Amino acid sequence: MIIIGEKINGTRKAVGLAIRERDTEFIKQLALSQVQAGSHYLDVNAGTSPEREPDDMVWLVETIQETTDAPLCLDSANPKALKAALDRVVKTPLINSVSGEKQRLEGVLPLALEYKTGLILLALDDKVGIPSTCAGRMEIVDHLVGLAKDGGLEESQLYVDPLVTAISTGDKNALITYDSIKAVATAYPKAHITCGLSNISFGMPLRSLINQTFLSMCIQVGLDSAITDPNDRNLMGVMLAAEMLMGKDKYCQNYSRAYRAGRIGPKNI
Ligand code: THG
Repeated sequence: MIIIGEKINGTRKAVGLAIRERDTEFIKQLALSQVQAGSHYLDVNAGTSPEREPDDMVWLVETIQETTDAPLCLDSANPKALKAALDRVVKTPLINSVSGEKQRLEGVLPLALEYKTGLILLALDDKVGIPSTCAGRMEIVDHLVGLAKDGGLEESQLYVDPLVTAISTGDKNALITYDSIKAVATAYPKAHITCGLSNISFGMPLRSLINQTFLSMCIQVGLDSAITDPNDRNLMGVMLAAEMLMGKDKYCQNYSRAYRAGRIGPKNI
């Protein structure tokens, strides 16, 4: 499972404040704790206005890279901010994200092709927004995968995000995600499939319980990456157990190692 740590996101109050105040230590601590908890990539979302975003992204990228060499997932729709960040990253990043929206196709896709980055593809466009059916989402995904491959990216550099919408706004919303994950896994076996897990539980009590259950169900149908909080020990436990039970953990090594390292299970005080 490729874990993209989500916590460096300026739309979160404390992070927004740290960005405004250039609180280096706060951001470094967030980066370090997510890497120690098992993140493979760190999502970087400045969440600020378009005028400030390039400077804020550069500051975030440089601050994070002073403390870890984990690759970054540049979470922005702003080509100027992305370009500034791309010129400073040490490791090949992911770009989060391109969609069927004209602005992103014209502004973001060319950057991914030029810098040969990994690329997250969102199943939405200007015409319909997020389609309510799996077929509608796949139509957009097919189009985006075609453009990315024609532009020179390998299928294995693509991370398809079928988009998770809250279960509180539609009682079949999780089912659409499962169908989409299955369809992507069948059509593009070398591509990765990721999603923002916690979207599922917006507006509901006991969110972590819902997120954990949803994660195990998504893993069963082929999810191999998640944008999530790696410091949620319970969620990480479910992730490792579900992967092991899907035959994706040789000799149960990952699960056992995480247990021995104290990363899952009850915390020893
Ligand atoms: N797909 C892709 N990228 C994404 C998303 C997605 N990037 C942004 C988002 N969704 C995933 N990232 C986060 C980051 C932080 C939080 C949730 C998702 C978070 N939320 C707190 C909560 O929900 O309770 C509230 C914020 C706070 O702490 O103030 O922390 O779907 N490709």
